[in-house]
Amino acid sequence: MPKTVLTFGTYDVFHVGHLRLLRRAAELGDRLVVGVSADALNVSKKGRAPVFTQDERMEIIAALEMVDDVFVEESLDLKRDYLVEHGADVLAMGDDWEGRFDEFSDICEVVYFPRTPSVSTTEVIEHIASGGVSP
Ligand code: C2G
Repeated sequence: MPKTVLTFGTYDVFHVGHLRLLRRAAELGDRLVVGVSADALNVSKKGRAPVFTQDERMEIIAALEMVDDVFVEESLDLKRDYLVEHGADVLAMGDDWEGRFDEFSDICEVVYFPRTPSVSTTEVIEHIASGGVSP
């Protein structure tokens, strides 16, 4: 049986921190499935729409060589359903979520990776908005 790894994320303004997280996640198994958060979910939970739409974000993620399947994460409360539906053996997330998904360790292995330091979508947006002036 192939080992399936699942990870969730927004992946807005795709950057090297995202790439490294997906690479590490893929190395944990044979198949990597990515739940990309819906635009509506970002508006309701973070109070702002992503720069790129969910279709654009999904198109980028699906094109990556280490990604086998993508789906839209419509609700933060459906994680268990998504894990079961996609047959996840492992749930992999960055350690900004450390401990937050331990409740799913009854149905899969839960792994947290260290975030890549000094890069985030928010900082990229702020950098561009400032006209590229370093802080
Ligand atoms: N990441 C990372 N290093 C960074 C930035 C992000 O390792 N410098 C990781 C995050 O820890 C996450 C993934 O990249 O595992 C995607 O990051 P985001 O797009 O910021 O995802 P997020 O909005 O945290 O996910 O159910 C969770 C939601 O989908 C939200």
